[in-house]
Amino acid sequence: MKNIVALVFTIVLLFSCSCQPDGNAGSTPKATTSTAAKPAPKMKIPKFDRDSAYQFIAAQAAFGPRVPNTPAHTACKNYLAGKLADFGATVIEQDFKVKAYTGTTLNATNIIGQFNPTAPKRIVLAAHWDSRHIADYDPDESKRKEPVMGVDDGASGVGVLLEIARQLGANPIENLGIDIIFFDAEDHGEGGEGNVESWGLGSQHWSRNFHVSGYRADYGILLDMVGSKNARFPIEGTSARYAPNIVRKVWRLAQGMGYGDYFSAQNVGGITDDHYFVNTIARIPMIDIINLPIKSDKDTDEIFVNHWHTTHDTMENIDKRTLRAVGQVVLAVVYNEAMGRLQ
Ligand code: AHN
Ligand code: ZN
Repeated sequence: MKNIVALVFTIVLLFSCSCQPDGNAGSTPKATTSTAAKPAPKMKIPKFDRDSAYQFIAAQAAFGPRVPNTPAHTACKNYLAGKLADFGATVIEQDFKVKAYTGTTLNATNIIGQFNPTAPKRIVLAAHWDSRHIADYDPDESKRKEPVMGVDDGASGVGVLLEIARQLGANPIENLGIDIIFFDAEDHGEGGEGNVESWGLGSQHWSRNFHVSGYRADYGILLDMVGSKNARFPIEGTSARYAPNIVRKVWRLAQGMGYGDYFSAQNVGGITDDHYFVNTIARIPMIDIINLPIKSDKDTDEIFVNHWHTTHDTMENIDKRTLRAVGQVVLAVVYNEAMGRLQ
């Protein structure tokens, strides 16, 4: 019954905006009374192009592992900043130096692409763009000191957001600002029982040093590992704790759009990801859309996908249907929000 209500709700949402051409050509002008509020702008929700997102992921993978202090990392940074600029964003590269748990000082950069930079109502869309320095969960012990390709873990979220940036450039929104943030140095943390603060160094830096002073956003959506076949995005504990209303509206919309197999209503334990720092330091409510599959392999208590932090996190795991599910849901959130159609 709840599903039917959600489905009807979303069908109304989707069709009420996609059938209305801009300018209302051919329709009778509607009478408006002088007391009526300014009507919300009418916009079509663009179609998320999964092939385009896939290409953006392949382009990142082609640089090799994007580990801070390597040429591949610098080359990928320039690629990402260039793409955001091509799509019409105002781009800020927030450079910073930070000491990793290993003792190495990382030269890192958060990449921010602003759409409608002056709009007071804003949403953050984020993913991390660095890849992990070590494959410490590789099944082959001899490979555990190699860096990871970080295709699902990193590049997938960035690829989906680049496609969303492309759509924002081609289909401008009104009354809403979007900040796409590619956090650096998320994945240079200490494994095992290591310190939580050794992870998410870019999001910690940004949360203490916004790219514009006095910055505020209504809420944020983090994408992490959004590319795998049969991905499952349950309600993750840190999101549920700090941003329950955002979880509710995103999952309700996703389930109504027919993506309930991906956007599972299951609640799972909280994890430390970039959203933890944005929630606790910046105090901007941020959810994490992250693949936490049901593990059939009971020998491990690891909650992440099997290729997580291994040398097998490569393009082979990417399924375009998963990219589209996530991308279309996030686009629907953004455009419905801009039209004032989400509570
Ligand atoms: C920890 O393992 C502490 N956090 C997981 C966050 C993460 C790493 N996401 C992708 N890579
Ligand atoms: Zn990782």
